[in-house]
This record gives sequence, C-alpha cells and structure tokens, in this order.
Amino acid sequence: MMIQKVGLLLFLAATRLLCGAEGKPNIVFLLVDDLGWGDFGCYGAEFNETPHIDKLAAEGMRFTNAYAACTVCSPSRAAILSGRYPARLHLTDWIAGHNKPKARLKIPDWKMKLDHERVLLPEALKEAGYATGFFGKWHLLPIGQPDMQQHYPTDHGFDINVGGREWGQPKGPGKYFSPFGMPGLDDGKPGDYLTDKLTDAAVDFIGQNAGKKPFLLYFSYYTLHSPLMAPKNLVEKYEKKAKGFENTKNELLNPVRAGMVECLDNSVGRLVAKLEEMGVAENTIIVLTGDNGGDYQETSGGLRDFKGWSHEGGVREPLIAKWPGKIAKGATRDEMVIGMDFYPTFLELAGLKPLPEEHKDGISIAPLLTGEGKAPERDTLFWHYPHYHRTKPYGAIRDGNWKLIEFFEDGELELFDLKSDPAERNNLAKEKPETAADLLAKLKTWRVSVNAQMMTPNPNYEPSNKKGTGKGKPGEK
Ligand SMILES: [Ca+2]
Repeated sequence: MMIQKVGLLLFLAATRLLCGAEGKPNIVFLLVDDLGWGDFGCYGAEFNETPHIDKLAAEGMRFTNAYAACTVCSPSRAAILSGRYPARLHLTDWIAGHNKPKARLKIPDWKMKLDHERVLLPEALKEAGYATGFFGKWHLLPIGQPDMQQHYPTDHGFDINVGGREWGQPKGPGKYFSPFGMPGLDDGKPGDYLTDKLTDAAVDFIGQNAGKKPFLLYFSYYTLHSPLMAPKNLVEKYEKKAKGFENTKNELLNPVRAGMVECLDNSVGRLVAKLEEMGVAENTIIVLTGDNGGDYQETSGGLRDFKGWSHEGGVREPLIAKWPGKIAKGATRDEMVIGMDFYPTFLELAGLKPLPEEHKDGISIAPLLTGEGKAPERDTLFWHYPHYHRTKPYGAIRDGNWKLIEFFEDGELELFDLKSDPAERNNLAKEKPETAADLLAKLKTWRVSVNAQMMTPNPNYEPSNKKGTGKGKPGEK
C-alpha cells in the first residue's frame, strides 16, 4: 500500500477518534442500472408508475442537468467510487469491452480495475466510522486477470458484499429469478425476484446498523439492465395498461420493463419505510441516480439517443436527493452535476474534510443541496470514450449550454446549443466554427491534463469490415 494512502487512512481514523462518528448522517446511495432520463413519473413518465420515487422527489430535490461520467456501466461506476474522470483512471469502457481488431483506430490499453492505491468513497467513510454495505451490481472486476479475486467490493472499502461480482447483468441460472448465483445473496425459492431479494438484504443492513453506527448503504441495482424480466402479475398489469394507452410522449410501452421499474419503485418505498421504522429517516441522506442512459430511445424523455451513444440520452440521468430538514422540499436545480461529485459531496454532508488529491474531478454539491455555503462554480464537463460501441469513438465537452462532440476516426464535430436545442437536432459546427474551435481546444487541453489515453491508427484496419464499429443506427449493437 502506498504511503500516501496509509497517511490518508490514518487521518480519517484520527478524525473518527477525535470527533466520533455519532450523529453523522446515514447515506443511502441508490444507483439504478441503465436508467433513462424519462423513466420516472417525476421526470415526465406516464406509462411507468413510480409513486415512491416521485414522493422522494417531492420531499427532496430534483436535478435536471445531472450526468453519468460515461455512456456505459463500468467507467461510470468507477467515477462515482473514486471521484475521478474515467479518462484519468484509464478505465474507459464497460468490462470487458469490445475488441475491434479490424477497426480504423486501435483501442488503447485501458484498465479493467480500480487501483488499490486510491482511497475510494467507501474506504474514506469506513475509516471515518461508517458501516459500509454494498448491494447489487459491481462490474469492476478485471475478468481473466490474475488479480481478479482482489477487486471485489470488500477489497475496496465495503464491509459486506451482497450480489457484487464480475457480471454486468444477472447471469445466474434464473437470471432475475431465483436461483441467482450471487455472492452473499440468499438464492431464495422458486419465483423469488432479484430486486426484492437484494432489497431484503438492504433492509436487514439498515436494521442492523440504524442507531448504532452511521452507515453507507450503496445499493447498485442490477435492474433495469437487460434481460428484461419481471414478476408475472406486473407484466399483466402493464399489458392491460398498454392497450389503449395514449402515448403522447413516445414512451416505451414495454410491460416487462415497466414491471421492472415498479419493482425498483417498491424497493425504494421499502427502504424509506425501514428508515422510518428505525427512527433514522431524519438523519439519513438518500440519493437516487443512474449509471448511464436507458437501453431504448423511448426511455430518454425526448433526449437524443440512449445508452452507448454520445448524445444526451446516453449520459443525462435523473438525480433525486432527500434529507429532511436539510434539503429543500420539492426543489428543482438546473446546475450541472456528474458522477464524480458524489464522493466530495458525501464527505462534506458527513462533516468530513475533503480529500482533494483523491476525488480530483468531483466537486461538492452540498451547497446546492443545503443552500449553505458557496455554490460551486463549474460550468464545464468532459467525456472520453476511445472505444467502439453503438457510437463511434468520441470525446465530448459541455461548456455552459454548448456541447461539442468530437469523433476520433475522422475529426468530425457536432456542436449543439442545449438551451434552444436540448434534443441535439441542429449541428451548428459549420455555422459557428469559432465556438467549435474554442470548445475543441478546451477538450484537448483537458485530455492532456488528465493524461487521457488516445486511440492510434490501426495497422490491421480493414475498411470493408464495418461490423460493430459504431457505424450502425441507434438500436443496433
Ligand atoms: Ca449501465
């Protein structure tokens, strides 16, 4: 272990000894997989029913410009845990990613794990006296590498791991239904549903710790990732609803996925009820967001594209935060927020000193949440995806209301004014070349500053081989 890390951990432990952990707020962090910007009622959905989540938003704060750090799973998760851009971590694709040996550009030698040298969010909170529980999808194990067994949630600061393994989706014998084949999770009985069983375990964790020790409940739902599977009664409910549904917003009328959303909503309701039952709801911060966009255009709430794409539907996420008496009820904020921000935000809300050498790319949004202190002055965010997926490899910058996307293969630029054109329909790159050039320069400067890995010309490029190189239309893999 690096000396710097030992020093930081000692510092945090001293904080605990000097100040104690008593009275510190509990943190419930709910990370939904493949969550579209338009999936919840409080973000405009009319087909999906999310009464508990809508109540959470009504009792807390809702953000309209919250972002995932990447358009696919693993980098977005790594950014939340580390407070660092995926580009800085060199962890820039879902694990294990796509290998495209015939593509025009060569993919850099990227990392499939989080370095142990880093002090991650759960490690910082654990040293400060928190109980730390991980539930659900991890997707940060270096598959096939010799040290794979050293990168489970419990190797990165969590006391317990319920469900986390190398999988990016349920791959057990029954997938979303029992048996699940996940570490630390009761396999249940035939018909038991994964989201419910993970919630059982999370509810138990609250029961065990509430009032005894502050806790971080990190619930990283497998849902709403494919394969789409939901309990029969809910599928039937939404099959009925779909018949004759007036679909004015071009929503996804998929009864199975809507059933999954309702199970998620029930899970949130059960967690809130348990916090209330244990008498700790007032001293608990709940944050709910997603790791990347939904897997369908129709889940994006009118934004362009979805998971795996460079446009807003791939990365803009619902974000809801509730802390009774501290975060204003029913408030909406339009400031930009991104995955790396949760780490310093939780430290500040817990009354802990920031660790700026760790969460280098995150800023605390605590002042936005509580209305106390100086609001952050950041108006620029970046994305870096040197990989082929649904999209062609790209980098992007959002600077105020401007968004520029640079496609690495040919240098093609797309420039959008998100204020007048939130759906990114009008590419202004040719009309506003100076703005495009200014943003491109900022994007390039940022890439150097984080030591981003770049693509290189591929000596084995075969122009005729287009399969899976991001030339497809939305919806094609
Ligand atoms: Ca995901």
